[in-house]
Amino acid sequence: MKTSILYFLFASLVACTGEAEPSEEPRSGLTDGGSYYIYWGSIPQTIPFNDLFELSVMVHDGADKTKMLTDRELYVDASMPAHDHGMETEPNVTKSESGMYTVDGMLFHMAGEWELTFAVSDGTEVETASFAVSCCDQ
Ligand SMILES: [Cu+2]
Repeated sequence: MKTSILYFLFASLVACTGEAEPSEEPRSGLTDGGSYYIYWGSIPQTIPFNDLFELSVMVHDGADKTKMLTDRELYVDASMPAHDHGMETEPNVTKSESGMYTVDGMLFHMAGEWELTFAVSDGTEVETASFAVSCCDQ
């Protein structure tokens, strides 16, 4: 499993350098305060409908994207803004020794527009980044 996560992240970083397909929704971006740059990917890469999936997340310095930050707390949630509801599952974040975060317990039980939100805390300040995710291409 660890190997596949690493492979996935590598592939997704390669995609971020300009080989992403135009139709793909962005899977990286700055937090609202600009302190962090989030890279995330799903396992499997295409989010399944009404089935559990995982996320792999890296938190990088917002000013220097080459620098990965490994001592922050990460929280993940997802909702459907148009319907005013969240997931029915509880996401669980764990951190690997390498400093990457793995999130399990993700499940989109309804097709449509979801908003995936990452919150990063340094113990004092919390910044968030949200990503639109269409559920789910088959
Ligand atoms: Cu809904």
